[in-house]
Amino acid sequence: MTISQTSQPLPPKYLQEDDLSEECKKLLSILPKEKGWIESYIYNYQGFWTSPRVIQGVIACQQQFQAQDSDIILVTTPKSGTTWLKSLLFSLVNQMKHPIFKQNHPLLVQNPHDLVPFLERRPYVDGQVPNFSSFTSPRLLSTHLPYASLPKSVQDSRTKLVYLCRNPSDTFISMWHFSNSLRLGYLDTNSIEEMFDLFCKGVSLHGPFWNHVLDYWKESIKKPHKVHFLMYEEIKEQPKIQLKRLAEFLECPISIEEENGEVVDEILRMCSFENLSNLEVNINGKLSTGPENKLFFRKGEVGDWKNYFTIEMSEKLNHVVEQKFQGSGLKFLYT
Ligand code: PAP
Repeated sequence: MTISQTSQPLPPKYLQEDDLSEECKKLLSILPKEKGWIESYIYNYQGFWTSPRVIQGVIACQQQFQAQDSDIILVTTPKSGTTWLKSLLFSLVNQMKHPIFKQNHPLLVQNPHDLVPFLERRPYVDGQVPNFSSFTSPRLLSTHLPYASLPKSVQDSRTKLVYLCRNPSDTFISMWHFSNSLRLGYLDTNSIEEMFDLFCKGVSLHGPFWNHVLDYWKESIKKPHKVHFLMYEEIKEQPKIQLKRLAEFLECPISIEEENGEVVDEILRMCSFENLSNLEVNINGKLSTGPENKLFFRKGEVGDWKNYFTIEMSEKLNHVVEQKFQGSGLKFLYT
């Protein structure tokens, strides 16, 4: 790893590669690799690009995770609003256990990532044995894995999948900022030009972006009762309608009707960017996996890409997106 300044403190765990298992190191030595977004290198495993430490978690969860029919798994392309949807799902699913109007709601004191763990990161990363005993049914979990790499029991069971993506331009900008923030002080930051070219080539976290989105899009058409497909921009545009649809899909049709929409309004307020980003835990706290909570709250807007893209960049990505999504019926919203 090329640490930019030798006098820096030890890098956080997510940047360390020395303590990976021998089996994982052996595997990495034969996998295709490219310049990394977060670590020095990103590797292609089972057709998608990801970090070395995550590969170890992917292998473990594919081998060990046993899905239950009642499970709910949030699947996202990285930087598509995972943190937001985790908070919305947590509020919806736990209405009985944690009523939204109660003062001690877990979302007020814990980051959504600590409440809804990524399968391939926390329970299974670093050879840990997962402890799901604290999870009441339905278990709420998350993943960035492409459809083909989900643990087999997830595909075979009646587990419900909520899928979230975001327009590729904002996804890219958010990913570039986030990964540079994780490198800051330990590795040189990556230029926007270099990472943009990699993104367009499909080399992005859990990318190619288009493969990830298209696979879940197709599954959501084939199996609408299993996969609920959402876009960040749609939730921004019609939060109440989208939340209601989500509740229907999950078969937990809240007290929406009962309380004249007060519950919906309060869930949306509690999970808003303004509210979550200003909580003490999200200003000064850290995730159990290392990163600072505040890195998950940057701007939370649609269309920030316009502040960064040149005309050439915009044309290039539009062209790639047009080609990749041609005939799929899928359209992204950019503003
Ligand atoms: P992850 O996939 O690594 O977990 P994720 O939560 O998807 O990250 O990405 C964070 C993005 O969601 C950030 O977008 P930005 O960089 O364009 O600003 C972040 O600001 C945005 N975000 C986080 N919380 C919310 C929220 N409550 N409402 C809307 N957007 C949010």
